[in-house]
Order: sequence, then C-alpha cells, then structure tokens
Amino acid sequence: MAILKILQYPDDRLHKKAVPVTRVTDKTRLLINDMTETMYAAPGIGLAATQVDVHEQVIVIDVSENRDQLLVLINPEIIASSGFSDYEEGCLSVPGIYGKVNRAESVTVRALNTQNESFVLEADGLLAVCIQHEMDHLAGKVFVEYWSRLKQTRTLAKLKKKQRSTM
Ligand code: QAP
Ligand code: CO
Repeated sequence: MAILKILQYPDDRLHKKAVPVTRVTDKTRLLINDMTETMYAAPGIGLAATQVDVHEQVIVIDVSENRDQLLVLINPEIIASSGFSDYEEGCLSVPGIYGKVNRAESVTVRALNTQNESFVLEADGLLAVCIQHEMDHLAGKVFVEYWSRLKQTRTLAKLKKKQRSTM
C-alpha cells in the first residue's frame, strides 16, 4: 500500500471529469487500497480518485466513529434524492477551509463494489452529504465552487497566504 499525494486547490486537474471504470480489476483494487490508506492517514472521511490525480469513477468513504466502516463506490449514480441539508463541509484538497453547501438530505445510490457487483445504498445525514461531495469531485467540481464569487475570492486569498507561510 502507499500514501498518495492529494491535489491541492486550486489545481486544474481537480476540474477533470472522471470516466467510468470499465471492469473492476486488481489494478482498480490496488488504487482503492492506496486511496483508503491515504484517506485514513490524512485523516479524512472521504476521498475521490480525482483528488489523487486518477480520473476514474472511484470513491472511498468512512464516516464511522471507529473508522471501521469503509464504503467503496465505483461508478456511483444517484437514482433518487430527497430533502435539503446544509452541512458544514471540508475537503482534503482544500485544507483549513470549511463552509456550508446546500445538498439533498437523503440519497439512493447505485454503484459497483470491489467485486464488480452492483448494489444499491440508501444514505442520509453525513454519509449522504459525503457521497454527494465526493461525486462532485468525479464531475470536476470542488465544494467551494458552490459559494458566491466574493467568498471564493476570499478563500483563494486565504489559501495563497497559507501557502506563502508554509514555504
Ligand atoms: C468531504 O472531507 C466531506 O480542512 C470529506 O485540515 C467533509 O475528509 C463531506 C480534512 C465534510 C461532508 C462533510 C479537511 C482534514 C478532511 C481539512 C474530508 C483538514 C484536514 C476533509
Ligand atoms: Co473533497
């Protein structure tokens, strides 16, 4: 296993659109193992392949308290959604920046597991928010891009300042 480098916002590669995995193979499972290790080490609750510069539709998530309920979503599709929520979100690609995004409260997702089998999952609460956040990454969208122009400009300034101070 290996810890992968996580792309840091702003980076054009975070805007690439991920392609579906044609067949889940050992190569896919290797990527998933590395992404899982990277997410737990960060530590984070979700990571999309886009964030490690692999533009395939693969997501790992673990929102559990004990960090022992890994969820892998390959080629995820939201087939139903309802309600509204506005959780305070963060992102491993945008460290130190947190803010609310309007999302669905519950989602039903269809995806493939690591054995190339299709399954359906109903999620709500933090898990539902996390699934939507990570699926946005696969579509090339970062959560701060939902914010107003003003708030995005301030966010970029803050990130730039932080970059300078850690050089
Ligand atoms: C996405 O984000 C998420 O700023 C996953 O300094 C987050 O794992 C979806 C992290 C919240 C819904 C709600 C962020 C770690 C981790 C930071 C993460 C940081 C260190 C973010
Ligand atoms: Co993120």
